[in-house]
Amino acid sequence: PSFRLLFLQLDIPKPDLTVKATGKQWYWSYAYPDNGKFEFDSLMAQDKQPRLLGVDNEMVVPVNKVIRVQTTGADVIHAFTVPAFGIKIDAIPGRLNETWFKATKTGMFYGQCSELCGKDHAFMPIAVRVVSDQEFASWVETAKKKFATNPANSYASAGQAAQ
Ligand SMILES: [Cu+2]
Repeated sequence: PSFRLLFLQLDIPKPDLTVKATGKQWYWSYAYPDNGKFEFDSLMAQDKQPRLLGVDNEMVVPVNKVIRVQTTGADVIHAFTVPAFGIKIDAIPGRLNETWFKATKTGMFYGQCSELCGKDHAFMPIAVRVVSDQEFASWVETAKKKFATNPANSYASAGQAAQ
């Protein structure tokens, strides 16, 4: 029975949306190639709940859609995991891995880096906000402007803000 499950899990259905998650020491960057190719960093936020899981910029996706997640690493190996979606896949420098999920309700879903990657391994959470189609469309419009024109969208400045 496990072979059948693995087959279904690894066979990626036609995606409605692709998000590329790049693991870095020690945060994630999310790129939206289908929505104007903006990209932003997602850093752990000290002032947000839940502790160790809240971030400044969440990965936002629409509900009831097949989301393809492509993962890679920029420096060392990390791993992208969201237990609520049943996904866990390595983020390896020089390699583009793929997995997928389809969230059936809106809300916040959290995960953590799952490959020991250095000093702040425990502090590079994954926060996914699942929203309606309408909310997603308006978020994309805001994100396009915010992350395309804002020079603060870099590790140097974002890192200072997070401290
Ligand atoms: Cu990591």
